[in-house]
Amino acid sequence: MRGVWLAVGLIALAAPAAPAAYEEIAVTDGGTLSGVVRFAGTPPKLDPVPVHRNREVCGEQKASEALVVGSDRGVRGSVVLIEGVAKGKKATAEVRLDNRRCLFVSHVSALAVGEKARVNNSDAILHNTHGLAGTATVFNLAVPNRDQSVDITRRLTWPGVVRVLCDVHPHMFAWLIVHDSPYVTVTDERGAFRIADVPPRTYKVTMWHEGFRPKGVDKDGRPLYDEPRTITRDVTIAPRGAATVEFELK
Ligand SMILES: [Cu+2]
Repeated sequence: MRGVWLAVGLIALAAPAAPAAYEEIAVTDGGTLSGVVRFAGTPPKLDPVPVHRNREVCGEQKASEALVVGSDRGVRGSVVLIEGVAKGKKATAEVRLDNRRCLFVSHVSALAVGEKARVNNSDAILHNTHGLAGTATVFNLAVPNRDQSVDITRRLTWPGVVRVLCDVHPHMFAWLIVHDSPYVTVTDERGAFRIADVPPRTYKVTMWHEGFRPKGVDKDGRPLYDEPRTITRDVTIAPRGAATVEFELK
């Protein structure tokens, strides 16, 4: 998987060969990996994204979520992945990607292949939630009704990055990161993360963050940013140990 994550486009969903199946085992002497993603230097101020449709519901504009830096330069919405875990803890995540007040909540989600995922609509207007791996459609769901919910678990069969758009509202976009094991998480508003029950050994640990330097807009008025960033570090997890790693995003 390392090669996949190092390719900064990170388009692996159309991979020709099936990835080795992840095996769930009882992890008895697992350690914990925790840490923080911080922004180095002065974060750029991102322009808000104008809303073109359903302004009566959505408002006039939305703050860009491509880069959200909190206290002590902590970066929200970075993904941290432990690579190459073939056997480990049970995969139990349930991702709910909600269309809420004309935003995707959460803006960044991460899960393993096979973990449950749903698209939900909390608004009383039509959204069309469209997941893309590169240019290939992974799912494309019209959700016209409030409290409508569609299971997409079986659409997410390959590790990789899914860019999620709303075909109705170009200001809406989000990311779903699909990993080959449940050893993946997203940083909180302080930039912090924690992954538990990691089988002890040395791993490559990768931080991924979407691009945030503005590159104009596409034909629909959708904001475009530069390529995602990845940083990979070697981290050793000792039996029942607590390892920490810090990533600097620039
Ligand atoms: Cu929408």
